[in-house]
Amino acid sequence: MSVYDHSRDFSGLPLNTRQFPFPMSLSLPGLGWSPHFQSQLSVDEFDTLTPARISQVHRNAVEVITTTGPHRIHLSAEFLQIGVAIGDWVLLSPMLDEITRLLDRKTLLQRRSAAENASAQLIAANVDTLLIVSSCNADYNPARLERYLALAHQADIEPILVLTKVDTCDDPDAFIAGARLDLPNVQVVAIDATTAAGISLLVGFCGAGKTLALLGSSGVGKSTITNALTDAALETQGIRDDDAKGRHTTTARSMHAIKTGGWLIDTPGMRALRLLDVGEGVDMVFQDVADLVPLCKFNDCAHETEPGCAVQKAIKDGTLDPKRLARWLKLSAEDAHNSRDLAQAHANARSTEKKVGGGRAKGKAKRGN
Ligand SMILES: Nc1nc2c(ncn2[C@@H]2O[C@H](COP(=O)(O)OP(=O)(O)O)[C@@H](O)[C@H]2O)c(=O)[nH]1
Ligand SMILES: [Mg+2]
Ligand SMILES: [Zn+2]
Repeated sequence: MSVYDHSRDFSGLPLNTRQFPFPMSLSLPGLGWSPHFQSQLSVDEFDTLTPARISQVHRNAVEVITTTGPHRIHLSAEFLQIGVAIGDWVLLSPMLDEITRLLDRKTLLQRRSAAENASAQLIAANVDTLLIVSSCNADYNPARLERYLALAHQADIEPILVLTKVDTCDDPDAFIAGARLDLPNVQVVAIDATTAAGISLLVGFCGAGKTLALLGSSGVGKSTITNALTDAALETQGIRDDDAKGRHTTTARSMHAIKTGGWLIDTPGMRALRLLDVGEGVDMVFQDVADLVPLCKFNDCAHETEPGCAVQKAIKDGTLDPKRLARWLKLSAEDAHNSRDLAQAHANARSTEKKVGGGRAKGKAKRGN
């Protein structure tokens, strides 16, 4: 029996929607399955194992969704060490009681963890579109949005800038035009998230099998958007859900079915986003600046006072906003710093493992961590 037969066998069954608040016709493609994942299965796996998508990650267990419904699966030491993320595809054993394999991800959102060891922290896997949310008021901060954009570009995820609270803005057109100048190369959607008309402008980014994630500061409307697009009933006005004092009122990330098809992952607590290895993503956000760099006279130009600097020339000519250059320099430096720390942490871990014994280090390298 193939995995596709498997989904067909069950898709017509009436489901208890109280226990199973997911769309009635759950197919693998509807869950986000695609040839990218299908091609990773051997014939044997295809016949005996069940693909499942992780919809919530707990300390020692995950919630998954298969075409037959949700399951809770204990995480073995192996998968605790590998690390799984919300949105991941895994294969379940024939008894549906354990994970046998983590499938290669299409995309992965990660950040530098707050811990001292500079490790990477997984945010979400297999996201297609990142809705970067900001309001049209004091929250609007291009430097912060550029960090989110760099993260999306680096992960090969389509970013959409969603400007909420247009209804509270004195001159929305001027505000939106300003945002487009600050953040070129990104699609901007400006909405009042509290109205059906506003939400309808987001529906075009959803669709069967597509996975969206929301990123943005507290209070910008993420829960409002999630509740409107899905059957979730998240608390809104949770302005303390990710502040520095750690008063988390929002629960763990979860994956919600979008009423018009697709999935939405909410990512609370993402305000202090620390970048990790996003150099290429940063250059994509600042493509206009990055394109100037090869034109500088010196290879190691710092774009400050060097003669023949194409970047400084663009500022003199008025074609580059000096504030934009300052943000690019700051973000590039931060990414380089974090990435160096991570490389150092890995090197330290390797030398410790060598002292303890080579076996573990070898196993780790094989899995590509
Ligand atoms: N006027 C207006 N209020 C909004 C809009 N979007 C969200 N809100 C309100 O802003 C507050 C915070 O929204 P919430 O969804 O909790 O933000 P979150 O912290 O990002 O999840 C709530 O009172 C929402 O009703 C909008 O587009 N216009
Ligand atoms: Mg919220
Ligand atoms: Zn230069």
